[in-house]
Amino acid sequence: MGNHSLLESWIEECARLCRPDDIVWCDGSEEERERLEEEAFATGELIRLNEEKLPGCVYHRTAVDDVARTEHLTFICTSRKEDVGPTNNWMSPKEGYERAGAIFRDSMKGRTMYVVPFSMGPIGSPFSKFGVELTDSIYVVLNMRIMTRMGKPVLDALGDDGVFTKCLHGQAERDINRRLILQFPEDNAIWSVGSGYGGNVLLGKKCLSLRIASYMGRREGWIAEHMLIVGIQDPQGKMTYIAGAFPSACGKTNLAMLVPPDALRAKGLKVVTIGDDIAWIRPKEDGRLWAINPETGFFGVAPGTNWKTNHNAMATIQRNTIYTNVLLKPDMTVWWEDGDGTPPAEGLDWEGNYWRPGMTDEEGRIIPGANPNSRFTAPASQCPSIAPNWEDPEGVPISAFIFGGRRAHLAPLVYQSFNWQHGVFVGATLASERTAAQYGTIGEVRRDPMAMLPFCGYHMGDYFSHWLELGRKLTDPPKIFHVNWFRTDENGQFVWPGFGENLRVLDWILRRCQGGAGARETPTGYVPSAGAIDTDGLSLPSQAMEKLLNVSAADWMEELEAVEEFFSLLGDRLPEAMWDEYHALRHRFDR
Ligand code: OXD
Ligand code: MN
Repeated sequence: MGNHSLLESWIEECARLCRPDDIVWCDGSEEERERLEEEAFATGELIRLNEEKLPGCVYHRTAVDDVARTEHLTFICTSRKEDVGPTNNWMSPKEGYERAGAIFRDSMKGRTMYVVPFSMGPIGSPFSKFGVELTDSIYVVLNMRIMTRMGKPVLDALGDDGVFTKCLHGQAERDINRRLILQFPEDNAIWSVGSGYGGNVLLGKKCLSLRIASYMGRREGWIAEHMLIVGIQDPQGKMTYIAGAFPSACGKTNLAMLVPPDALRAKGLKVVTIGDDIAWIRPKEDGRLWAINPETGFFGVAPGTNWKTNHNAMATIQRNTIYTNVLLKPDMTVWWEDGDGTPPAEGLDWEGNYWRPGMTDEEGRIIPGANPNSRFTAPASQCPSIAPNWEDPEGVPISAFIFGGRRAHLAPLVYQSFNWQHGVFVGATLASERTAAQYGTIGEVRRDPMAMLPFCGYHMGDYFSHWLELGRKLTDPPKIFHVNWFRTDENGQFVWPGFGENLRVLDWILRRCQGGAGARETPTGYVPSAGAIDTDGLSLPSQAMEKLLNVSAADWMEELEAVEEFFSLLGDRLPEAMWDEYHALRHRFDR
């Protein structure tokens, strides 16, 4: 279909390996969507949902052992092991191509290989990068339609010699023992085989937009971050943009689509969404950082999403949405735990089995209707809070970065770093406590620097150096903050109400950026002074604010031990400046 000889020869090479019966080039048209959906309905790959209640929506189940990103099967394949560092899995490119090649070999016999040209970022934007995904999954094509700009316009823009990331995906047997997710940053290539789960197979997302892009960004002088982007309009009508990194299970999508509490809305505060997961960020001539959301859709976690927790997400997913691994109701609508309304009397669970509320397995555990990591894929354009300029090819200027973790005791509700270098330290030491929804021991602290632990395509020490270097180029760098919505009291109850009320914290951040909010200095950074957070219309128990903003030396001493352990792991690639910040923090507590 194209005139791009490198593209053509790469497709031929992949076809020789995988031996599909057909090769179909995707143009991104509506007619193509309808045709692919019909095919997938016929084979059972997709189920059509209730056209009246959920127009344009479809349902899909993945294999039972293929419901989340498989980090232990994800590798960065570079010629030198030391370039990926101790926080990534490494394989040599030779071994990667051989091992994955053996699984890909002949795996598309009897199937069609779809060619999906896509752009991360608006076509023509200085931020954007092209990719082409070859896949034997209609589910993947339909998801890529929502999550990226794809089809003919991208092929046209690629012309006959445009640069693109070579993305090969094959479902093979969808066997966890024959599954590999490989990034080859030196070849600008991704190979994913043996999975059908979104994070492993929508190769424009985590694989390209974070792992490969972070590697590209280091060479080209920009950063690819696991960050949401929101705009906050103050009562004077001025819009300020904030980008935020949070490890999973910290409410990133909710924050990206925040609905202001009545009291703040009445004062004229407004929130708009630019993106909920990934930000590509570049310095510009004005000495500031500018960012785009390279995606065009949301691939969000369903359980916990309801009209109260995330009104805008609920409004977004009422049409043209792909639901994966949720509960299917008899009226062909969907449900999930902590969703809306009472649980349905019966349905088919995410594994396709008959389900009633309260059913238990042999060990007496409640069987959930939806998988805890069940998902919706929905177009960003349908989100009521989407910013009018969310597709601006020039991006938006970032005034503040926020790093957030789930910490029951340690971190105050919010604090501001003293400067850029200290801010990089705050991001580099980001950590979160595990919840029941995650694998591992509940409460265990997982260090997740800048929420990039599973996504940084090169050595984490070099990544911190890159951040430091970037900061030196800026005359007007974003201010850097840390937030923690999850402090608990002596009874284990959350002290801060969270959700829409988090805007009160963003509002303080906004006013700090404009130089107008009160703060007091603590060893960890600036925290809001008494009364500086607007609590109008919020009834907090007495002393709650003091509890939320308290900085305990004993807790921080314990934290510093863990930070030291993590920093030591990074060896001599950890920039000296991070140790300087470590010692300075220790010293501030000793004073
Ligand atoms: C995601 C993730 O799915 O971070 O966005 O795992
Ligand atoms: Mn994410």
